Amino acid sequence: MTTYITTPIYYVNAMPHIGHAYTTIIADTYARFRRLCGDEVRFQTGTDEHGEKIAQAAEKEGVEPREYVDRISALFRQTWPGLDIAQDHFIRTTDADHIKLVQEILQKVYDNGDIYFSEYSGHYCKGCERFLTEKELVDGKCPDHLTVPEEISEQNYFFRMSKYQEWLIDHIKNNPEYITPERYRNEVLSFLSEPLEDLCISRPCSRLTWGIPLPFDEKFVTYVWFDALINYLTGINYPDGPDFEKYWSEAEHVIAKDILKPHAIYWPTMLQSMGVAPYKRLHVHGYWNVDETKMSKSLGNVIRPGELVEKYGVDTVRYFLLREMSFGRDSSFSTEALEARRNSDLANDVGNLFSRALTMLAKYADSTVPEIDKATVTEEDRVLVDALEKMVADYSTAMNNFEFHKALQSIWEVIGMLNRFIVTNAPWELAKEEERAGRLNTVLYFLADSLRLLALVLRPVMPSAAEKMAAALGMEKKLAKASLKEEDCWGEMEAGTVLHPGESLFPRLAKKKKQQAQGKNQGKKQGKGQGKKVKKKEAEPEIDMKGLITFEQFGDVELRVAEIVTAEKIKKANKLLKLTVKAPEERTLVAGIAKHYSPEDLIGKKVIIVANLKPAKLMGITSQGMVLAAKETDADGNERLVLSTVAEEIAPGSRVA
Ligand code: ME8
Repeated sequence: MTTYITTPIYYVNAMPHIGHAYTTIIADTYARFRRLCGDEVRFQTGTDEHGEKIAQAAEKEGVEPREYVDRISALFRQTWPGLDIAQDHFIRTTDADHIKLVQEILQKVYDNGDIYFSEYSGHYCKGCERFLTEKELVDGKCPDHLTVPEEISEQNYFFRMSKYQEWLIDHIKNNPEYITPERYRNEVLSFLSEPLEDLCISRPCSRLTWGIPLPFDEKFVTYVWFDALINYLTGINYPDGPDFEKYWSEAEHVIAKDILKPHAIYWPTMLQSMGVAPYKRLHVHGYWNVDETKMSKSLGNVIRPGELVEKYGVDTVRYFLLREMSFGRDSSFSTEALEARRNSDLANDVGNLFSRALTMLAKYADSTVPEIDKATVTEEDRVLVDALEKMVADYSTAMNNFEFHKALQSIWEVIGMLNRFIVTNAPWELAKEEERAGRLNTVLYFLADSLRLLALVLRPVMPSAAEKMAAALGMEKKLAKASLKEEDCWGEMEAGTVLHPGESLFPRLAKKKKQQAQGKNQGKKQGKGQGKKVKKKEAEPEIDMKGLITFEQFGDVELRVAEIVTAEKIKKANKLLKLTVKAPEERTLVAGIAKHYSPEDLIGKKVIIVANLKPAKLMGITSQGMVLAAKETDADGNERLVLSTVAEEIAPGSRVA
C-alpha cells in the first residue's frame, strides 16, 4: 500500500504560526502512522510564492519578489524540523519544474477547449485574489477581509469549470469519504446546488507580473490558485514520473476550511479537464483561534510554534495540538490549556506510568524483563490484553478517519487502566512474599509489554518522546522497524530484554515564579507612580482579591485518593495516629485525628490526601503528606473532625482535581 499526504503550500507573506504548524503536524503524524502500518509514504509540504499578495509584501519590504520569497520560504522550511516534521519533499511554486508543468497543463486544457478568452467585470478582492460574486458580499464587503472589493472590468482567460459541475456533484455524492468531516461535504454540495461560474485563471501583466506566464498569451500571468493547486502533481513528477503512478491514486490533502472551495471545486474540475483521476480524500479542519478570534498579524495574537517548543518541548506541543482540537471544529489556543494538558495527561498519566513501571522493574527485576509465569495469569490480565488490543484497533480507525483526539483518548483510557493495574496488583506487596514471585514476574512482564505498545502507538504523535521510551525499554532498533498489526500486538516483548530507565519523560512544569515576581514588581511600581494606572489599581476592591489563588497555584497542590492500609496510635501523642496508605504507592502519614477516629475504624477507608507536601517529622515519624478533614466547631467550642472521602469506589492514587 502507498499513501500520499499533502499540506497546503503556505503563502510566503506571513511567518509560520501554530495554524500552519497544526496542519503540517497533522500531515506528519498521519504519514508516520501510515508508515507504522507498513505503507510506503510520500509526504509533501511547501510554499506558495506567486501572486499579488506576495508581490505587495516584497514591495513593502523594498526588495525584489525573488529575494523576498527565498527568505520566507526558507523560514517555513527551517521551522518544520524543530517540530519533528519530516516531509519527503518541500515544494516551491517558483521551482523550475513546477513552472514548466503549470504551463504544460495550461496548454493542454487550452487545447481541450476548456480555456476561453472573455471580458469580465466584477468585484475583485485583493485579499482573496479573486472576483467575488454579488451573493458573497456582506454589506458590500468581502466577509473574510472586511474590505470593499475593487470594481474591475478587464479581459481575461477563463476555465470552463461549469462544464464539470454535474460530474463533481455525482462524484461527491457517490464517494462519501471524498470530503470529510461531513459538514464540509454538505457545505460544498450546498454551494454546488447553485449554477457554478467559470473560473478566471489569468491576470493581465499590466496589473501583475509576479506569476507564471500563460503559454498561449505572454501578456498574461496565471491566476495564483491555478498555479498553486498543481503543486500536488509537480511533487510526484506528473505525468511521466514513477511516483505519479505510485502515489496519485492514494492522494490525500489536508487543509483548513478557509481554502475549501479551491480544493473541493476548482481542483477536482481542473483534474477532470486534464484527464487525471480525482484525488482520494480531502480532510478539512477548523481554525485555531486566540481568545475567540482567528489569529492575525494585525491583532498581534499570533502564536509562534518555535517559542512554544522552546518553552514546553516539541512533544508537548504536538500532543496538545492534536489532542485539544476535534478535527473539523474550531479550537481556542491558550497556554493555560497547554500547561494543564502537559501536567495532567503527560506528566501525571503517561509520564508517571513509565517512571513507576520502570522503577518497579528496576527494583524487583533488576531492570530485566522477566518471564511470564503462565500459572499466575489472572482474569484481570486477560481483560488488560483485550483492552490493549481494542486500543490498537480503535486508535487505528480513528487515525485513518483523521480523528486524532479520539485516537489519543483511546490510548489514555489504557494508560488509566495501567495505572490502576499497578495499584490493584501492588508489586511492592508481591515483592514481600517469596512464594508470590511468579505473580510478581507476570505483573512486571505485563507492564513492560504494555509500555512497549504505548511507545509504538505514540510514535506518530510524539516521535521524540517515543524514541526515549523505546530507549528506556531497550528496544530502540526494534521499535524503529516495528509495524502495527492489530492481530498480534500483544506479547512481543522478549523476556531478558535489558531496560535503561532514564530521566523523566515529562517533568511537571514548575510554578510560574517569574510571573508572580513580575506581578509583585508591577504592584510596587504602580504604588509609587502617580498616573492613571494607580487610580485604577486603587479602585479595585482589595478585599475581593485577598486569599484568591490562581489556577496554576491550585494545580500545584496534588490531591490524591489514598486507601488506609494500617492505622495505629502513637505513644505519648494522644491526638496523633500513624497511618500507612496506598496512594497508589505506600506511604506513611501522621494525622491529628486520634480523638475522632479509632484506628480499627479507619482500615480500608479511602481518604483524600495532599500528596506533594514536603515530608515532615512528627514525634520522630516522617509524614509523607497530609490527610484532609472537615472541621466543625459548635457553640461551646467543641471540635469535630470528619475525614474527607470519595462518594464512590475509585482506585487509590486517583487524582482529585
Ligand atoms: O491559503 N487555524 O495559504 P495560507 C488553523 N497558499 N489552520 C490555519 C490557520 C488557523 N488559524 N491559519 C492558517 C493558502 N492555517 C494557499 C494555499 S494550497 C494549493 C494553497 C493553515 O498561507 C491551514 O492549513 O493562507 C490553512 O488552510 C492554511 O494554513 C492557509 O495557508
